[in-house]
Amino acid sequence: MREINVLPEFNSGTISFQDIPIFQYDTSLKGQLNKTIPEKEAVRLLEAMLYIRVFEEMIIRLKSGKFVPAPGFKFIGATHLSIGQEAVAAGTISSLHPDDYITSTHRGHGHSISKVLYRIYSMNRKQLLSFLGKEDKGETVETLMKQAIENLLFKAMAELFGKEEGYCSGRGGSMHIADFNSGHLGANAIVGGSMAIATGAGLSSLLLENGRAAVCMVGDGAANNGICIESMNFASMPQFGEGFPVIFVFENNQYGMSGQQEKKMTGIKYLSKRGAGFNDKNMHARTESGMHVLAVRNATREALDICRKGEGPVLLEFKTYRYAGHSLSDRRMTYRTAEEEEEWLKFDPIDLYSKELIENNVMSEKDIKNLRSTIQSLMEEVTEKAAHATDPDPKHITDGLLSDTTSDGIGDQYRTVSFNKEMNKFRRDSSGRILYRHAVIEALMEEMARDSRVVLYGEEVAEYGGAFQATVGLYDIFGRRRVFNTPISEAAIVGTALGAAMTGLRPVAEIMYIDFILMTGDQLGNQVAKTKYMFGGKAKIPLVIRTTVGGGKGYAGQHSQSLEAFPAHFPGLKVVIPFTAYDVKGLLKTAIRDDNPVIFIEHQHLYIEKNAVPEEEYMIPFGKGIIRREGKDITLISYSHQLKACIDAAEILDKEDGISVEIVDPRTLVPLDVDLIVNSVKKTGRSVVVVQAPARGSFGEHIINKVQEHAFSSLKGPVRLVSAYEVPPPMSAPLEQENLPGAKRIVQNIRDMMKS
Ligand SMILES: Cc1ncc(C[n+]2csc(CCOP(=O)(O)OP(=O)(O)O)c2C)c(N)n1
Ligand SMILES: [Mg+2]
Repeated sequence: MREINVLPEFNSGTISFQDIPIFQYDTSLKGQLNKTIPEKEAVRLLEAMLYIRVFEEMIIRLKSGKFVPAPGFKFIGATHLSIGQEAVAAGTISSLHPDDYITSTHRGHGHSISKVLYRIYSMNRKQLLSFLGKEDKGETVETLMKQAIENLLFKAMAELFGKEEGYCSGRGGSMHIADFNSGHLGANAIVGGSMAIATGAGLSSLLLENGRAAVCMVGDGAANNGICIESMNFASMPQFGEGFPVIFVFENNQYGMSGQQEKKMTGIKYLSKRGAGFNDKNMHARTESGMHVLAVRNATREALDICRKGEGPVLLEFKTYRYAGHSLSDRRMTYRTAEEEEEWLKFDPIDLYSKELIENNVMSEKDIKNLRSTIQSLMEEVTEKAAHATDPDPKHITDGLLSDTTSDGIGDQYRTVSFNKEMNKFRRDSSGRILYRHAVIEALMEEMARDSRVVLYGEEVAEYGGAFQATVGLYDIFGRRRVFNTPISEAAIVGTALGAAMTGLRPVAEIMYIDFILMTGDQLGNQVAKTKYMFGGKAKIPLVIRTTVGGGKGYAGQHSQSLEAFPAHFPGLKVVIPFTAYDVKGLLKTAIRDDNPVIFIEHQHLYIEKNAVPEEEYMIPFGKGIIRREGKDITLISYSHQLKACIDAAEILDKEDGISVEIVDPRTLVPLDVDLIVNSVKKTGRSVVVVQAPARGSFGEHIINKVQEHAFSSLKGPVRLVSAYEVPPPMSAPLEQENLPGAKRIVQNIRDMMKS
């Protein structure tokens, strides 16, 4: 079903870009007070900036030992101060609705404090009581609000101290604070790491039509990272309208760690220029002062209007300056001058804005002094309380890694109600068999019908039906908002799927070949895998990443690897690797209903294999392997397409040598059915593991470790690993066939083993 033709056009001309506005917003309060900004809000902007500054000044006092909140207290961990940049945090976040999302950075205290603070400011009495978890004792809203703010500062400080009461139960610390209840999807210590997460949150807002925007706070350094470019492009995809409701905020404090943006790291003076490459509206980009809180506020308010009208994304660059070093140990005078610092100090956002408040008779100098000293006393109180809070119990080190929930039992509330085309099961042959790839499609079809939050996306998955035809027909049934093609941006595919999964969708994302999963290294290993645990165990991440393994087709080094050990390495990911059509259907349905990230590895050679697949619904639980062949002399453990060679080998050994091989297929690598493996080895006393990958660092080595750990005393000899050579997969047929561990090599190894 084609909708838009791409026709040849070769008319000569030039491309011109629209102007990108710089520094155009009114930075003074005069014309705005009680017009666009009520007095109460005007005061709160100063309050917000002061909370951030005093919080960070406290960190300096703690680090230097000038404030000792508890006997023997030692301040540890990596901490980055945003003193000088407070107007960016307060100005952007004060403009948001409490339901809007933010993502933040390693320098994110200001963002974290502001997001919760402005949620508190929006609360009525009932909401404040519920936030504080207390009964109504007749206290005024003002008193409750003060208590809520105290609670916010305490939880933030407690997180810096690694305490159980902290925002992330001490699992994240300063660089990884999140508060999902307040729409804060997490600070990120990977520079640029949150760009795709925010884009995914924008995607879910767009598809769920809930009117929320996502604001992605990143630094100037992050603007040069690949994920930044991928995300801005992804968010600008016009296939659902103009693009996603995402505001990318480049908080340009002039430096990375020490690398200077202007004239050294990037060839452009204004990073807002980067908006010109992704859509014909320059992403509505603009550069404003990040030292003038009202300019930041006005720019954000306009950006939000653009997003809410469906005309996002927007790129905002705020020019600002960090007064402190990059981190607490930074000797900043090695890369910048006192003269430069002095010039920027003249634009201190708190001083500039205080002057506005005084000049417009909103606050007096004395009021501001009192406010600061009240906040300072409060900060000392919460810091002492945080230092005396609970240390996490090492017994609970693994708590919060995985969720034990699924979407089973959701009933009909999310059922898909309109279909573009009738949904039909695949016709079974006389033995009830269908192709493996049709079983994949059936699983997706059933789950997408059952739960409208399930969306399928990746490269070529829509009209074309996937590179291996394993999604054919789904686009016709469910339409573009449920099944869509993405740019060739693997990192963004995975990162957006994470953001979308955190905000209400249940994405199934496809990475065409597992070889390309290396493009997603950060998003998969640092973001998807860690988001639940690092942020205190609270996130639900109902996300499936489907990918494929090939090999044996002459596709060589970059399209033939078996990289299942890569995702299996990261705690927080489940890894599933089905062998039959029956398994692929039952396991994929389980994966889609799981509330954890699942890496689902299909095999290109298995797509055209047939197996019996019942028409009635069934599911296969994770962590339950299967005995593919009963035997008594040796246990062979393998999975996916490699099992075919194992079965062939077992038949040869049975016929020619009278050796009885038991074959165990774990079906899921994480969790691994260790019991099934170990019980089989205990029975046979011998074990061989077969993998398609090179041995070093393979998942086979992990299986062997488990066998030796639990069945050592039953072993009659060493466990062997039959694997590929330690080379990249070669192209030439004889070389590739030699590389793959076929039946012959398995037979030779087992014969050898049986001699000892
Ligand atoms: C991907 C990645 N590369 C490098 C680092 C080390 N690092 C931490 S912060 C930082 C500078 C980041 O600069 P910018 O994005 O401008 O943010 P700022 O620190 O100025 O707030 C660097 C290089 C990192 N954390 N992540
Ligand atoms: Mg910077």
